[in-house]
Amino acid sequence: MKTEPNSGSLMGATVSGFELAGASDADLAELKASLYRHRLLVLKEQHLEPKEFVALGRALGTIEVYYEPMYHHPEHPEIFVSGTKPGDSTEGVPQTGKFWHADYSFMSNPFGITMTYPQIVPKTNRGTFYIDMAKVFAELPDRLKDRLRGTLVEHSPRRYFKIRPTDVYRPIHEVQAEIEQVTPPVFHPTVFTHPVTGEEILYVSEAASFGFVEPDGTRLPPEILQEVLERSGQLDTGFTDPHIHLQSFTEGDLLLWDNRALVHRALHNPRPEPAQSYRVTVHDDFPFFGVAG
Ligand code: 7UC
Ligand code: FE
Repeated sequence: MKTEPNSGSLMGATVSGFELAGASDADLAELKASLYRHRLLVLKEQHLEPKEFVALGRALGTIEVYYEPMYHHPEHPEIFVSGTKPGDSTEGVPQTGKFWHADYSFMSNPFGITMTYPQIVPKTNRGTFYIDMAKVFAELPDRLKDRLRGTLVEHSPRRYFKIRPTDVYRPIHEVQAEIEQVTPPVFHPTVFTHPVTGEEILYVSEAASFGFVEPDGTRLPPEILQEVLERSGQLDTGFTDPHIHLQSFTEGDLLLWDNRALVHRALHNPRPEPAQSYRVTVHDDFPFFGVAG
């Protein structure tokens, strides 16, 4: 197994020669160490059946099955399927994650590792954007750092929740009430210490964050969230902000990343070219939130 940092790029490393079938505990430990160090890994030449992809997830920790069944692979609910369009031969929910987010940040116990394994790779517009929120926090002016440490951030999926086939003809307020009931707003530490790297992570995304709250319940002005998002690069609609890394992929690539430190955004082809990707998400051996900053 060989791990090479992506030269000339903001983050990530390429791993060649990793084979789940022959992997020892030491290989898996090495893979995890590289994952936390480089944040984003591209495993080359992976040829895994769905059940082997699930086995890779189990080898890394405890799999979290997505809470909405419409995303599930028909035989393997552990796999979340993102695809082109309903009604196409390609299965899966279209246009998933087309907004800056960290996976499951709207849940009380998010998972540390996300893996995606493209199955049908489109010819153009392939890839995923990433921003390192440890770096973003480190670069904030001290006055903002001090303002944010010790506060909580409200997260909810309500802004980008996708209408399910079973929602057709339902009154929208009923669907909205259901979202609030199934996934009530959660309040996470705005800044927490990464349990492995020890860095302070700014846990904020354009998709899921709804503002900051002092421990006594006082809301911070909305302009502060706006400023933080702007500084992070998440509001740059042209994707040229220097914090943004575009990771492209090809057949056989399997991406895995640190879902604590990175926010990501899918790059989808607006044209109906077939595309499909499998995802498995994993709780690692550490509590998601280290110590709140
Ligand atoms: O349809 C989607 O884009 C699903 C997304 C909002 N959730 C991914 C997650 O794990 O948070
Ligand atoms: Fe995602």
